[in-house]
Amino acid sequence: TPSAPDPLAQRFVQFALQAGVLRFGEFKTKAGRLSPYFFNAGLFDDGAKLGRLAECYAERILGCGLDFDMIFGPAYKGIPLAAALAVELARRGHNKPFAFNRKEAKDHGEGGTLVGAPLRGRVLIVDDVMSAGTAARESIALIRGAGATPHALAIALDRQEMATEVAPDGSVRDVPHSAVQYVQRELGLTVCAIARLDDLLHYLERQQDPEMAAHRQRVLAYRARYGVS
Ligand code: OMP
Repeated sequence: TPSAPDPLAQRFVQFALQAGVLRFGEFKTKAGRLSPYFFNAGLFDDGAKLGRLAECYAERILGCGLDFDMIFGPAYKGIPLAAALAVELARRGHNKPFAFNRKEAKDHGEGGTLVGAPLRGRVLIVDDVMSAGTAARESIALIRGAGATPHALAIALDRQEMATEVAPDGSVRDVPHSAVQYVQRELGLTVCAIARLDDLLHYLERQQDPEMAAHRQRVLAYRARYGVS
């Protein structure tokens, strides 16, 4: 755990807990890991919460000094994120085109699986959570396939977990580096997260509540099993 807590990350963890977006319990992740916490971005489910979420993304993205040409939000959860972020960035004087994909191809009308601005230049992907890195890999492949450059990835929460890798025989295994490290080192993208697992642990550490202390112990055990330092 880092010594000086990041103020935006601390505010964001508190906001996510209050909104019920970040919860404790028993959850199965996409990679099949049994997690004592879960972040459900779909529960930023009113205008005020979505607006505040977009402010947090914008603050982090501008703070990272990211330079990019357009925004891409992967279906489904990335779609409102990209739209809300585009509005918030424009409000702050950075008007950028944005696009998103459909999960299923249309057979009539405008056709194609991409909606919005044409995918070109350096693309900032906006997504909710990064765990094992599968969602990020899919977005990167889609952007490359369209002839644009995946440049950066903005996420709300970096769970700081081991990436998974798909072997040639189709089996999936854990690899000893984080999904964020993989995306940065192997795929060359900059990753900007509003908060990370370390920030959640920092937040829990500062609470007096014994229930929070119990959650922290379970999160620490999970990190010992699946986390990376
Ligand atoms: P990876 O594709 O393994 O990086 O997992 C990221 C995706 O898992 C997210 O886009 C979500 O669909 C889902 N997820 C959450 O939304 N919140 C969590 O706390 C954990 C996961 C997850 O399944 O790992």
